[in-house]
Amino acid sequence: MNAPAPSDEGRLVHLGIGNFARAHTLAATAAAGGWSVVAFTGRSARMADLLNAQDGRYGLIVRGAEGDEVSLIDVIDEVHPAGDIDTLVALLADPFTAVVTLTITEKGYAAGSDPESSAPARIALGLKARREAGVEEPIALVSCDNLTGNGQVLREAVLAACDEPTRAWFDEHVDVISTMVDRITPSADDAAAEVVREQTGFVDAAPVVTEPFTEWVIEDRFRGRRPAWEKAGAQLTDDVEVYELRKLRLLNGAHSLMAYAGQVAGVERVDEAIAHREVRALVEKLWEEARQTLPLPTAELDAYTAALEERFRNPRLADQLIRIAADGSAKLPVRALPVIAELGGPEQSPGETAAVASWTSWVTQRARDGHEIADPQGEAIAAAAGREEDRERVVALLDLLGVASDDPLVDAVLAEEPRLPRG
Ligand code: CS2
Repeated sequence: MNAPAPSDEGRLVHLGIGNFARAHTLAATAAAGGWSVVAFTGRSARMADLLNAQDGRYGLIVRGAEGDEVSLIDVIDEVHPAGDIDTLVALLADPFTAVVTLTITEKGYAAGSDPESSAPARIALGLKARREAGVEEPIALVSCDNLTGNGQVLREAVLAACDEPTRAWFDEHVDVISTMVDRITPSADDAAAEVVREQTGFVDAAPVVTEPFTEWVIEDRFRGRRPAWEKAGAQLTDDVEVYELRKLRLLNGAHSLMAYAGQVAGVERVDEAIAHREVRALVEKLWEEARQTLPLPTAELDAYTAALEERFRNPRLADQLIRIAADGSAKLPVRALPVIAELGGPEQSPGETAAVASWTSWVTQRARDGHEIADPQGEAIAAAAGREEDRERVVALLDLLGVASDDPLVDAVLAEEPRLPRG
């Protein structure tokens, strides 16, 4: 494999410009220097209008337990709505574009082959145009989403949408890179714009609030140009998977558990959930179980969970559980179910089982209260949650996570639901 080639300049195209990318990968790209960014929104085009109106600039509020530090990030040239496919295709066909980063969330990788609704399919069209334009320099597709082997998942999703000649051209010209990206980024609160204005004078319609902690581990196999992200503290390594698993199972797994168990117990924010005695005890259990599946030294795992606890306790971050509760049907199958399977079933993994039972309890309550469930399978979840008979309801809900009706998890979830702390 060739050595990485951080370069002074180039264009990076980002797909899925939400708060997370702006708090993390784009801030790191700004710190690397020299590169410009053209970004595309997720489903809502609103961010394009807001950011273009302020020339792509935004305030980044780093919110520690003690106070805020604000900086202005100026790395974005233009933002386009996701549906602006012709612009994306033209950008990918341009040799100056060397990197595409993605924060399209778990569900974005399962969106199929229609470019109207699927980012990987739009990339496939762009690669076809790049091939037809005769561009030889490899382009890197860099996944920054919470999936194990996210590069591999992305590669398969893009290849599935490529035509035959582009598929044959792919390996010579495209590097698909796995990364582990970590920075807890809540939805910005109403006062954020005022904080940016007070500290910098900049009038910001799209500020980002994030935590001080930041980590980016990137697979070290770019053949083409890339920003010198190590200047922003990124770590380039041969093996990303262990970092992905550590984060998914310890951070994201605990997040999902707190999101559902916390709300069932009557609290709204992560710092409240981790301070809730019974919810916290469930988190401890889940950590104990997840740790058994991670090939890392005890001291490293101890340090990691201790740091996580402090991050979750950040009293000023105000991370709402409802943010994390979204898309449970896409998250639990990568965060909780693999641990249950690896440990040999629900009896060996009561903490992970509680995460699943909290989800079934929470979606049931939400559906009965008439709230929409923010999830790619939201309607099917509401229908399943509406079943009168408990076993039928749990079987139908777990089916949406890919769990068979005769799986021992069905009984385990039925037994766990009434034991969950209730608010
Ligand atoms: C959260 C993540 O939304 C979620 O499910 O678990 O957004 C989490 O905050 C990030 O992965 C932290 O890096």
